[in-house]
Amino acid sequence: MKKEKTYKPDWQPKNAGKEFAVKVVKGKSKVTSKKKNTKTVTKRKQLTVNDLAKGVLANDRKILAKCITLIESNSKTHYQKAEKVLEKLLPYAGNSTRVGITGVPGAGKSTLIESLGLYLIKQGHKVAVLTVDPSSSVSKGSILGDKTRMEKLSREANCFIRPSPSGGNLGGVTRKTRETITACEAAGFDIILIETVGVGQSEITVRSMVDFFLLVMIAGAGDELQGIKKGIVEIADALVFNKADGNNIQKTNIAKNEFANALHYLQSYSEGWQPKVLTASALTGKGVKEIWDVVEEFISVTKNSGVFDEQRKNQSLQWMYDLIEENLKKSFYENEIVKKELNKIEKQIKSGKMLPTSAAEILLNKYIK
Ligand SMILES: Nc1nc2c(ncn2[C@@H]2O[C@H](COP(=O)(O)OP(=O)(O)OP(=O)(O)O)[C@@H](O)[C@H]2O)c(=O)[nH]1
Ligand SMILES: [Mg+2]
Repeated sequence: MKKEKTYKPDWQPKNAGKEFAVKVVKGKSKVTSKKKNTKTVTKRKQLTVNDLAKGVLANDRKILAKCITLIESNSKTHYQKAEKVLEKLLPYAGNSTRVGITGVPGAGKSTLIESLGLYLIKQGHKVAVLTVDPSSSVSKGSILGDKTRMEKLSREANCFIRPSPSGGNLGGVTRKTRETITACEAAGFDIILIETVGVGQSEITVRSMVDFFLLVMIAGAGDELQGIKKGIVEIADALVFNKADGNNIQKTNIAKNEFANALHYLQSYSEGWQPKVLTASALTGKGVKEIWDVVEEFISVTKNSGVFDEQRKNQSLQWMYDLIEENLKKSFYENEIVKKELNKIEKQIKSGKMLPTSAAEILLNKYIK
């Protein structure tokens, strides 16, 4: 050990006892270096692409969550890193049953997911729950609600719940949700449940990512008609009238029968499959097993007929086209010349000095050049 350099102070109190520091270790530089060390230790370790991929494949939840954060990030470097991780994960993805769940606000989607999720975990499945909520960038309210509504499920070791990402500039909710599905599958989740809020476009988006689409309804004045008007019934593989409990049982059964009759006149979305109508109570759990029986029947029928594979292949193509569209749009609006010109051209259109058709052509030509 090095001998410490010491020096004696010029002055000390007369009554100074033994405890008075007469020797002062000259060690300022040492203290600073110690600080530096603590800094490097506390600084968060940056996970490499390999660390992330390995962690996800080993079903490390924390790493899966980190990976999804990268996917959802609007920073270009994060996004690019996520793409590299996904490339490694893709060969391990695809082995799951993907179910989309939609319905008017308050129909009981989250409660049903909790009930269904708990049932599936008991059957030995690993369940990932994602939400697609186009309004979430504006209000985070429903997300908080969902977390508390799925409280029991979120405590399960074999469940992973991820609230909705917001859009942002690096691809919208579509890209982020598809990539999150991939990451969850690679992490070993064999059932992916995706809740979407009934606002129209989001259902169509989610339909293009899932194998099975479930519409949750509630019996009551005109509610069931809403689904028909919006064309959601047409893309559903099953309808469930929820809240079939207490005084509501009879009303729900009537609604179910009416709907089952009406469905015969509709063309089904998935070839060779006649959509089913069910009743359930997410609160008591009654009818929840039956919902999953229908999903399993659907998977078995469509796998045998080849419709399942065909749909997955088409969805992969759709994924590519969506990405091309998203990226082209982004690249166009981020183009410096377009940015400069857009403002001027907008004004000219508004004042009637330019036709929208010529404006679009001018801007596109400037972009291409
Ligand atoms: N009686 C009864 N109430 C239910 C049932 N399922 C859900 N609820 C209640 O209905 C309300 C809304 O349930 P949620 O699960 O949050 O509905 P949601 O469709 O997810 O709603 P949003 O996410 O806001 O669109 C809650 O108060 C639930 O307790 C059910 O089966 N029976
Ligand atoms: Mg909900």
